[in-house]
Amino acid sequence: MQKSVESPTKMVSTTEDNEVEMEVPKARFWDAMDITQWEGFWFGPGLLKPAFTFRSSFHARDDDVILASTMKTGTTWLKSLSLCILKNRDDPKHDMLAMENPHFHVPTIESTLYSTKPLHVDIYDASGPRLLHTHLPHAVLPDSIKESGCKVVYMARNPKDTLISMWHFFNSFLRPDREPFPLEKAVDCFCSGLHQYGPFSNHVAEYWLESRKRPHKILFVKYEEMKSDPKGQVSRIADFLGRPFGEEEQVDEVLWRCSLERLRNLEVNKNGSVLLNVPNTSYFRKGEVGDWKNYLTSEMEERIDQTIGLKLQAIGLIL
Ligand code: PAP
Repeated sequence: MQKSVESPTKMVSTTEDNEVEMEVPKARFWDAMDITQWEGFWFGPGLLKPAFTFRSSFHARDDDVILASTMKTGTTWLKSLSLCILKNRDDPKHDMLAMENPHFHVPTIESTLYSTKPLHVDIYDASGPRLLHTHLPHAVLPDSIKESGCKVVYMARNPKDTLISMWHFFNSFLRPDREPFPLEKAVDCFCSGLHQYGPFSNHVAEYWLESRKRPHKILFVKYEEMKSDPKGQVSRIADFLGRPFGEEEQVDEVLWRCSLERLRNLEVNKNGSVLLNVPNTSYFRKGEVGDWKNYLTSEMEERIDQTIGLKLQAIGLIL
């Protein structure tokens, strides 16, 4: 792994009142994209500066809701559900998900540089509550998120399914005219943490441990539990966000509106891109638990279990 890490590059980091020049390690991801390391995590091009600004300039309100996740763990689903729970419940005829892709309604803070249309929300305007998302690790979240009463919902997923989802996603988006990146090498990168927002295990572990310490502050949701007990889990999210469902029909309605089948078939998701070069269709694939079994050899499975799996088990987290 170390062979692919290149010499450091210079970056300017902004703090509340000045700019600091710093050196950040860089590497090549899957022979296709430069990534840089900050605070122990890897970031794709253009993400660091917005991340610095977010950390130094975001002032959380007690009624903000921040969704968080590493990549390909069910972000699109969590964004859709949270939107329906918080903003689009009382008037189901006004169907926000049919109008725009979930990533438009709930922008990912550090990716807005790549937005193809003007944002409908000013991330830095604290005059009203905000529903936002970030892929950033817990350690670099702005202090005001940690110290205010705002709530955080984190979505986690089995590492092997996350990797397979990521493999499909990056192959289609970074290497459309090339052979898929060899899966063996993708497993190497994943196990050594060399991928966007990696290491996966550290990302998940930080939020997991924090959610154990402060369960009123961070809700930890597992993709697999969402699949096996959708009603229970969506009600859990709604309760946590202070918007419990009154009737079971409401839960059914939200789950139906956010289902993969429905979202995939909406015109807004069959066309266009909310983020530059990322087609809206690419967010909706199979959405299955255990799809990794169709791709990984037993050696690959073993490697992921022995590195990431054991590390998470050691802190009491089974994914
Ligand atoms: P992101 O990190 O680029 O935002 P994210 O939404 O976290 O992607 O992950 C995409 C995965 O969630 C895909 O999984 P798969 O590759 O294993 O199929 C996608 O199919 C799945 N997904 C998207 N929307 C839904 C949904 N409404 N319900 C269940 N799974 C979904």
